[in-house]
Amino acid sequence: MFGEKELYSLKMRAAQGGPHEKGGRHISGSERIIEKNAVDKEVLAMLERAKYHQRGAADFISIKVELIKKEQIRYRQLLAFSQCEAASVEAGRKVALAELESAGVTPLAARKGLQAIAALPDSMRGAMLVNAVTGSRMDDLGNRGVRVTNMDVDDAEKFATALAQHGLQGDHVREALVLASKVAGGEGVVAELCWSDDPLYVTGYVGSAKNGYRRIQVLKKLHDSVGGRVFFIRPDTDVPALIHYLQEQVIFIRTGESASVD
Ligand code: PML
Repeated sequence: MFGEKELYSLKMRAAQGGPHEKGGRHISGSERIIEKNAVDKEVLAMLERAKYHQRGAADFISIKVELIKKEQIRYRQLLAFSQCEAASVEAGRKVALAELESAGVTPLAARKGLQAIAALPDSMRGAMLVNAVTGSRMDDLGNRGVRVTNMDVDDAEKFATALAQHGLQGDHVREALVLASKVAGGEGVVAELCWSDDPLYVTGYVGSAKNGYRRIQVLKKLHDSVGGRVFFIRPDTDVPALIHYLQEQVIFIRTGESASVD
């Protein structure tokens, strides 16, 4: 658990062909909230990760380090984790549609959301907000999308142990579970669909407060470097408030069994 020690937010983003805001191609991104004495080591780890990514060599890397004020922090519960069976892209996408429907997304919106990721010319840095009933886009952030930041787990050791118990390791699943838990706790969010843009990583998930984190082994072809995220939201969602929560609100994900949402 975090005590009274100072906490810092670390955010890394890397691109090729210049900064993202000047049209650079997104290569990778990562973030942590950690104690002061771990900052130097984590900055170096992020730099290494940005330099050598499967999506290509970055020529722009930004690493931002900011002090977090205790009063900024809110909590959400870690989503329950489970696996879905799927041996091919077709099977995985069928499972994803069924999972989205089970979480409360209409069949039309589920199909349109899945198609919106599949049809991307290249990966977006952020996510698309999509109406969970009609499937139409609800944010106006274009190719940038909504970038979910300012989150980490409240107890990194306990989280690592829990992941290891499920046989899970690596940055992809660790970061995805934290992000999905923050997203599912957003006002108006019905479900999330995601698969990775790392060409060697074909796994994705459907996340929701209702059904938890439903991991789907295969959602795209190997060597495909296009992936992304769609957040399906209720039609009456206060979109600016949700975007503020996703991008700005500092959230710690509680890893304990009986933890509650603030
Ligand atoms: C990403 O690379 O940003 C998405 C990762 C999805 C991870 C899915 C999993 O392994 O559970």
